[in-house]
Amino acid sequence: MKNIVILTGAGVSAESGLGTFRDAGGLWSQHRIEDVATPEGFARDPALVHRFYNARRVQAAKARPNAAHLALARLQTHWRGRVTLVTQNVDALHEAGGARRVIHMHGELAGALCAACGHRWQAPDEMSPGQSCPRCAAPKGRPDVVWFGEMPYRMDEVLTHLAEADLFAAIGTSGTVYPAAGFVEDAAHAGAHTVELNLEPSSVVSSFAERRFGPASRIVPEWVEELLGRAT
Ligand code: BV8
Repeated sequence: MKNIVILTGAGVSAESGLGTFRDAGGLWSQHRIEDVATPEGFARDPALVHRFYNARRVQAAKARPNAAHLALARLQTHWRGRVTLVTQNVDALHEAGGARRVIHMHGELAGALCAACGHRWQAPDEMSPGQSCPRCAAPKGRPDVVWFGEMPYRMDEVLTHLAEADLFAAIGTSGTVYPAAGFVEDAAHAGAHTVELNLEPSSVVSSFAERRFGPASRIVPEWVEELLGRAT
């Protein structure tokens, strides 16, 4: 088993205290997706959207990586083949836990993007409507995250890695958002072994050859130690 592709979702950061989207009391229960995670919502009420992301940016900056983040970094360090870590999360906990080359397919809370000229910069803690771009000065700053209806980042890279995967694992994701929820099919089609590690069955659990249930901070380190133990 040489090439491993891992997809993570909000469940891997849950035990670091960051809210998930669809669990009871999750982020989406406090806001409607259409209002805070779509370009239309941002155009309609930029102050609401900035408040939503400002609160998450401050919370994410205070969060610490948990045992799942640390275990995935260990796997990346010690695995002899390639480990591609793709995350739907916009927090930086994989990097804080030691992971490298993380592909943030839905963008990053720490990033700001100019909707006029495409310039990217380190977002201030609090962004506000009419945030001006440091390069072109247009008042078009927005969070550098991928909203619904927008194209996820680095998709061709991800699809290339999936086509070469020997093992695909989805960790802490409900399998409700595409194209990420379809990655298991791409990996299985490439002949990879597929495993879901989640608190409960996801919407696409039936697409996986193997599934392990439990909190990520317990089942991910167990899974990684098994992989590394087998590898030696
Ligand atoms: C695209 C932004 C096309 C950043 C997010 C109909 C109309 C319009 C669009 C669509 C449609 N049907 C399908 C679509 C496409 C749409 C989509 O999939 N919609 C869904 C809702 C049906 N997708 C898109 O629009 C995507 N873009 O398709 O573009 C295109 C093509 C060409 C050209 C242009 C465009 C863009 C999707 C990205 C949207 N942005 N976030 C932010 O605010 O964070 S999505 C948002 O949900 C997050 O990014 C998150 O990653 C994502 C998925 O959520 P999860 O990570 O899975 O989290 P969730 O809470 O759902 O689940 C947590 C899981 O963890 C649970 O299973 C739980 O059991 C588990 N868990 C909890 N605790 C633990 C745990 N597991 C382990 N341990 C624990 N302790």
